[in-house]
Amino acid sequence: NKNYEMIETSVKGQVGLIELNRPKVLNALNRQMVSEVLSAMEAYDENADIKVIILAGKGRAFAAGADIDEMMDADAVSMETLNQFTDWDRLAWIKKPVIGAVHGFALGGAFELALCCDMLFAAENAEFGFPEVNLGVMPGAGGTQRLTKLVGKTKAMEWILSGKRISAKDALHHGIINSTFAEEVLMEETLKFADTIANQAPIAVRLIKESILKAVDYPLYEGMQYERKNFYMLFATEDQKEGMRAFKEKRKPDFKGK
Ligand code: CO8
Repeated sequence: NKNYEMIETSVKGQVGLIELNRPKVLNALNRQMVSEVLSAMEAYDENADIKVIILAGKGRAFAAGADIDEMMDADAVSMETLNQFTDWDRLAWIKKPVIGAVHGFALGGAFELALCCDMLFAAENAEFGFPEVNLGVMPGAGGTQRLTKLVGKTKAMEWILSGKRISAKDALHHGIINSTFAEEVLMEETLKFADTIANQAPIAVRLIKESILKAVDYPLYEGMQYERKNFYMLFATEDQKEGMRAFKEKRKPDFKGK
């Protein structure tokens, strides 16, 4: 879509790529950029030819956080009425897997955006962190909640209170990211992984993502009930019949997303 000003989109086979594109300010996230990211994700989500979404940054960083120029003169009432986080809330409704490919900085709001991804692949030079405390504020797009649920209270307190950066190695150690790669091959490797998912049965992929996300918020029993309904539902798909028939016939399944 040529109407985007803050992002670039491109299709690689069955994968829809979104790249943050304000490299001069290290892709600082302004409201327009976040809104464009969501529009692009929703368009990919509705496009049956796209199976997986990758989010990355152009230039030398994923992104250095929310646009400080846009925030500095904000006041609480204007922020409440502007209600910018409705765009962020739309992220939760994206049904296809979203993989973040992070190189360089992923700070503040950009770390929050990364934490909204279903999986994160990072370059060895990636640096994550919540520097908000240095600016007299705090994370506002889920940082205190998502990081704490992911790594527990101990490290979340340390990192968010100090604003200290987290190296790719530490992020990997604490389960924040899935893998690290040399920067030169990050996109290639991320696309390779995305392709693996893109060739799975799409409805199964969709319901797996949905069920795993429920595990984060639901108590175990409720989560299990949710999982069970999704499991049953897959037996209404042609792909379930095809997948199991292909196994018996010792051939590769030909999934149709139905
Ligand atoms: N906002 C606006 N401009 C930025 C930002 C930013 N977050 N980050 C970098 N820039 C600009 C710089 O001002 C600079 O512009 P110029 O060339 O005109 O001076 C250009 O990008 C390049 O940056 P540097 O020269 O500073 O590059 P360095 O390599 O020396 O340093 C750093 C890189 C360490 C990343 C440094 O730029 C930095 O500290 N940036 C700010 C990081 C930060 O504090 N981020 C958190 C912002 S607060 C936040 O994210 C709150 C989230 C709340 C909700 C989310 C809503 C969207």
